[in-house]
Amino acid sequence: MARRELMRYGSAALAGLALLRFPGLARAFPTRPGEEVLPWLDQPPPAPGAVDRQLLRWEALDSWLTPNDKFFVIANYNRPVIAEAEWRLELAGLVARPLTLTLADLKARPRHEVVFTLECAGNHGFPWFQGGIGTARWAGTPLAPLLAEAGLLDRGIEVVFWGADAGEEVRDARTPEGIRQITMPQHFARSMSRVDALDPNNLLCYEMNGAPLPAAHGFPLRLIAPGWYGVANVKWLTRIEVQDTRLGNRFMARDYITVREDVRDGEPVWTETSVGRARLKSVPGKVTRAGGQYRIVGAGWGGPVARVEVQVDGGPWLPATIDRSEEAYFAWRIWSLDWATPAPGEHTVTSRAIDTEGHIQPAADDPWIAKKQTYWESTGQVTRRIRIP
Ligand SMILES: Nc1nc2c(c(=O)[nH]1)N[C@H]1C(S)=C(S)[C@@H](COP(=O)(O)O)O[C@H]1N2
Ligand SMILES: [Mo]
Repeated sequence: MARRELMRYGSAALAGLALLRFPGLARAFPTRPGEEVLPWLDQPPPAPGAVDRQLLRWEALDSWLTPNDKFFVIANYNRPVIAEAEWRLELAGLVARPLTLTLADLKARPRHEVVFTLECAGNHGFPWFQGGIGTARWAGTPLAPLLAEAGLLDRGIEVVFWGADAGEEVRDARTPEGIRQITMPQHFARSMSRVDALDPNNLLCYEMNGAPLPAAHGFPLRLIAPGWYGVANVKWLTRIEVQDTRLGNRFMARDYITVREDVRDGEPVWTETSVGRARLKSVPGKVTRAGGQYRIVGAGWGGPVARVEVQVDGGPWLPATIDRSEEAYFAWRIWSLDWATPAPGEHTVTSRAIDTEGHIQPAADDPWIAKKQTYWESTGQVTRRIRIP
C-alpha cells in the first residue's frame, strides 16, 4: 500500500494499520559499528526544580523504541503509587449500564498493541525542555467497545478521563459581592468529545514495551490516545465519566492553551485553543562519526511523515533517508543523512518534516510559530550547532 494513500493522521479508519510494519525493507537503526557521537555545542541548560523528568538525551538516541527506564515523565500533581488490589476503573455518568472493572477484567478483554510516539505539548517550549518525547509499544484493551457496552446515552457528548493524582487549584469565583478566590482540591482530568473518545485507536493501556505499566507512567491503567499530545494520555486512570457539558477544568480550558496572533482575511485574529492532536515536527538528534565519515541522525513525528529534509549552514534542503526497518503509523520516523566530509569548524544543522499531504514543518520565524505567544506546540524547525574537529 502506498503510504501517500493513507488517510489523515488520526483517522479512525487506520486502526488496523497501527501495527503495520515493513519487514521487506529491513535496514538497521542508522548506527554504524565503532561510531562515536559528537556532542552538540548548544546543550540544553539544566531543568529547573529537583524533579527528575528523565528527558530524552538526543545524542543517546540509538533505538526506535524508548526503554521504559529512559522514558520521560510528566506529572502535573503528585505521582501516586497504586496497589492493584485496591484499584478499580469506574465507567459512569450518562451511560445505560455503569461498569466497575478490575485490572483482571480489563486484561481478559481483547488485547491490542500500538507503537506510538508520545510528545509533551510543551516540548521545545523552553530551552531546557527538548527531550519530552519517547516511543513505546503500548498494549491494552480498546476503549470504544467498552463505551458501547456501557451504552452511551444520546445526550452524552463529553467523555472525561480522571486520574488518581490530585493537587490544589485556585480560581476567581464571580459572586454578587465581587470576585472571590476559591481554593479547591482537584484531580487531573482531560476530556474528549464523544466522537474522539470512540476512535478505535484509543486504548485502556496496562502494558508498556512488554512490561506492566510502570508506576511513573500510570500504573495500573492509562489512556493511550494515538495521534494526540501527551496531555490527553491520562495516567493513573480511575474514572471515565460521560457528561452533557464540555469539561472546563485547568487541563482543558486554562492550562495547555495555545495563544496565537493569526490573520484572517488580512485582519489580525487572536486565538486560544486547547492542546489536542499532535502536530508535524522533526529534530536533528545527533551527529555521528565512523572512520572519518559523518552522519546526521534524527526523528520526525506528529503526523504521517512522508519526507524529512536537512539543511546545513543555511544551504539547500537535502533529502534524508527514512529508516524503514521498523515502522508504525503513530511512531516517529528515524531518519539519517550522510554528511561525508564536512569542513572542520562550526556548523548549523536544521531539519524539517513534510507530511503525506505536502505540509511542511514551519520555520522558526514562520508567523505561525513566531506569533505564538505561549510555549505549547512549539513545532518550529529546530537548529542545532556542532563543531567538526
Ligand atoms: N493523571 C495524569 N495523567 C497525565 C499527566 C498528569 O499530570 N496526570 N500528565 C500528562 C502529560 S502533560 C504528559 S506529557 C504525559 C506524559 O506521559 P509520561 O509521563 O508517561 O511520559 O502524561 C499525561 N498524563
Ligand atoms: Mo505534557
